[in-house]
Amino acid sequence: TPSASELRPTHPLALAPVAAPPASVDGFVRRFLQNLNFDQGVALSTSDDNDRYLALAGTVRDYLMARWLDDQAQQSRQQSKTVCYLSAEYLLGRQLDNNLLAARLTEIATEALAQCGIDIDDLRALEIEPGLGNGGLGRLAACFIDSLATMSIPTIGYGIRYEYGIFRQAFADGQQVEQPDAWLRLGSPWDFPHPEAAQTISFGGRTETYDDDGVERTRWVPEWNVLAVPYNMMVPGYHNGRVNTLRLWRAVATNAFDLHTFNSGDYVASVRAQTFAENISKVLYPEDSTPQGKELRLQQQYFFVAASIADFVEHVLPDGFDLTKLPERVIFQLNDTHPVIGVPELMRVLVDEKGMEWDAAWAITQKCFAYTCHTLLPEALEVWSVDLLGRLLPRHLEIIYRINDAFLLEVRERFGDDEMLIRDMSIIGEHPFRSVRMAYLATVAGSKVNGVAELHSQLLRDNVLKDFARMWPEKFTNVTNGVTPRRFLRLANPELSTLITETLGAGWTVDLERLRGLEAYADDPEFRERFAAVKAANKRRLSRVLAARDGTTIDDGHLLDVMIKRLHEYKRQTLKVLHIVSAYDEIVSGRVPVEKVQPRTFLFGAKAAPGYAMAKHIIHLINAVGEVVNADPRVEGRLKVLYPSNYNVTLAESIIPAADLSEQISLAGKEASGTGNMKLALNGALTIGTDDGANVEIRQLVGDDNFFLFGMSEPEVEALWAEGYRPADFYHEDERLRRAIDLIAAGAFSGGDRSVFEPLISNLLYDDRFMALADFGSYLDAQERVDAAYADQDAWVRSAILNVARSGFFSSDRAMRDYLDRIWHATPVH
Ligand code: F58
Repeated sequence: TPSASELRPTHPLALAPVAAPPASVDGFVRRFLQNLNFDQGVALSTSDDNDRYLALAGTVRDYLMARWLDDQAQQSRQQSKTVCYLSAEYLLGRQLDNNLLAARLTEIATEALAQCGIDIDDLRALEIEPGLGNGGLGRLAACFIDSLATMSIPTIGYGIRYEYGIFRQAFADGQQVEQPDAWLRLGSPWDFPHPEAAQTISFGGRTETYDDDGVERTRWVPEWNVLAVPYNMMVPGYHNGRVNTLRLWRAVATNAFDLHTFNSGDYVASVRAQTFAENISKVLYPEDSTPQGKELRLQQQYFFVAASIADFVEHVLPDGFDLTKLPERVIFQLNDTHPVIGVPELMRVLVDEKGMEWDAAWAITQKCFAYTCHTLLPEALEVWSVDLLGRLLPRHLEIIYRINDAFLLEVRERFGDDEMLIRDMSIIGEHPFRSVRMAYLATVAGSKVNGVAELHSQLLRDNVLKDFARMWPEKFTNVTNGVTPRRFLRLANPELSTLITETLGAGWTVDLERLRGLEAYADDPEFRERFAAVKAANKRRLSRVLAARDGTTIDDGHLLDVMIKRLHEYKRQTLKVLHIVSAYDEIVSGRVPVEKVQPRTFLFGAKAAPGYAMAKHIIHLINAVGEVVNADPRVEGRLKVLYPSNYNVTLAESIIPAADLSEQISLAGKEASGTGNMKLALNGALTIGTDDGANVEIRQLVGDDNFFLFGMSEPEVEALWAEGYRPADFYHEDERLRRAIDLIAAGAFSGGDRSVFEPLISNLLYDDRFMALADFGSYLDAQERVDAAYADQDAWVRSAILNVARSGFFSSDRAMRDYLDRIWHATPVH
């Protein structure tokens, strides 16, 4: 075997640092053509758009490569702390524009391609966004890694490289159908596989004790394993030369090809094992309504977390690193409970593999994790049955039991032998089946626990985790979410960005509080006019996008009323539909003269979980109402309902800059934060919203005059529940509500068929868990205030400007500073 020194390269070029191509149009053209010829294997004259897109992506990558390699090398040399963000989801959106912007290449690339006879817009349109997330939680992770790179914080985002991301949504007869999202089918120019850095991840089997030089120890004897192969993606900071890494794991079978079985002719059996293993990273959150689905999901969680911890310990830390110093070098941030199995995994590594004492290992583990909770709905708090967990990860279950024993002792010491309390706080729940409560495990293990908006963090302390907050008040903190201004203002809204830069200078992109400077222009007629022109242009741009994909348009002069978010009962898309039906009914029944109606386009974007029946009824209803309203000449030019299918990050980037009104109408106390609300306010939409999640902070910042508040407050919601909520009472008492519901129930939107929306109607009348009927009256009043406000365009534009000016707080850069100060205590490395 050659020695290391023999392997060391001697050619001078091999020793020189990697250099970026010259940052000039010529340099770009040369590298682009090189990539087209040598990587895609085509000549410019014979290349198609996909070849060109791949070569363009490759060229952008080449510019970022030198910094990326440097920053990776630095990661193990440096003494400072790395933020390891553990998230099962990253809803990234398209990469090309973001990376061009970060590397200051947008103009150069546009000109270079033009010189090759290519319109860069044609290539932009080809990119399939990596939809490796469901919604807010996944998108938040993507915003956070963008900000961390921009702030030069050493970070590794760890996650899963799903072969299929969030499903593609189509509508058939107004109903959602799901199609697989084969996002990798045209190649994946933004990631690099590293099979040499693969980790073996084990499952199943049993544990055994053994004698280790007189000390009794435990080890895990697993039954099967898979390979976790990392795929690295670049996460470039904005204009700062930093390139962090997003490392996504793909599952590959270890003994994929069983030659013996294959030779014996059983080809099917030989690939079965492979299929089984590779299913782990096959799809984003497969259905978890079946036991098989649940198991797969736990496999996914352990798979990516175990691979990430091993990767950090073995590959990122320098050889021989003293693991007692681990908390000085890393913080593992748990993005919700999905990665919480990392807690017993780190304990297993430290105790079983590294031979550390339990107490020492626990002290380290507690300092290395922090936990972010993203929900308030009890049914969304993840639990794993002890049966399943014990079967899949027997050693981890033992470790969890031991953590729980020690923890419950601490509870007893602190609060006495209160058996009720012990039962309530135990990491192991007994009903309806014996299970591990992952949020509790995260809370016990984490150095900090945070909610994602002030109200949410308060409710965590007061309700969901109240006993824990009593025990460890100092553990609990808040970090209000944020969104990246690069993607959601600079890139999505180029015209507003130009206006802001011309008015305030360029610094706002990394210092969003500077938008405050716009307040001074809110009363400036010339600025207002330009601002209004930008909004109008954005609406026309959206209209062109919708025309091209669905053949629908947005009429001039319409107020664009936008509700874009996952479909969920607590978010109350139904309340929005009831408003539309009511407005429609008012006109067609002649109670409101049509010419008095402020023209509005209602735009929805929402996917429903494939197994969520009620959410699918709601989608059907929105489409059914849209079809009737849009075809009725009596409301033509006044009311229009648009529901483009397959709402995703790319579509959001066209909708948000065009919106006038942002619908944030969840039942108070149910939406943890919301982030779409921030993006819309930042782009000059006024919010109509309840006092929920981050709406509370948006309203405080933009001011009551520039926000349409309605609905019960969280304490009022609690009070109404306590007194016994009867939705039918509201139906009987409110004539407008009764008419709207009766219209749907009578089949006005289902060709006279009363059965179609019956489940939805009876759910509203007799259950209505999210109290849409109770808030209906107040919502309609608020919508009347919206119409009146919109009629005074000058005042409306003023309010819109103030929304932009006062939304700087909602930058994810600020959120990252808060995490750094309150939780991570990591510092930039320049
Ligand atoms: C969302 N959660 C919250 N979960 O609902 C939203 O209020 C908040 O702004 C956002 O997180 C970021 O903090 C969320 O998106 C999920 O997508 C779950 C993923 C796992 C399956 C169930 C949904």
